[in-house]
Amino acid sequence: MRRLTHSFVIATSILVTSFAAAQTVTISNPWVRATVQGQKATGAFMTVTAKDNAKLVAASTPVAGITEIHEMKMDKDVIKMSALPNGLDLPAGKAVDLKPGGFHIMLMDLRMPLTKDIAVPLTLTFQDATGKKTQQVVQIPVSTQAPAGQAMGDHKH
Ligand SMILES: [Cu+2]
Repeated sequence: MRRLTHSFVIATSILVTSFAAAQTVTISNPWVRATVQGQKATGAFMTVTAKDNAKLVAASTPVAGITEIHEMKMDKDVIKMSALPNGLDLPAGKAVDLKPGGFHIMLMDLRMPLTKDIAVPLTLTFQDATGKKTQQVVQIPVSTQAPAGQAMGDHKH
């Protein structure tokens, strides 16, 4: 299982390179929170900066049956998580943080355990101001904590 997973990830990363040339959205510090045995859902986090106004409208990964763009917020002392029906706004030039406690990409119905130090391919679909959609594939490392450089709670720009 582990061996199969690795070769799958490597094959995907070779395919991905061809997308990079046209990208107008920069992804930095991506990570997926590692899961424990039996866990069926987790979150993916990153900082996304679009050159021109855009939206993140969809995400998908072969390791999850369902992938949604979520928002987490406090509602009368209760933490609520919900899918963003119209996607996540990415104003031109602004670094938008997807981080624990805020926006995140929710991976549900996981098809395998996500163990520390593997990477999962995530396809992000962006829509520009004219409605044109582009996709970008990112290899996201699985980790138990945010990488250095992504602040947890007080990220300022
Ligand atoms: Cu969520």
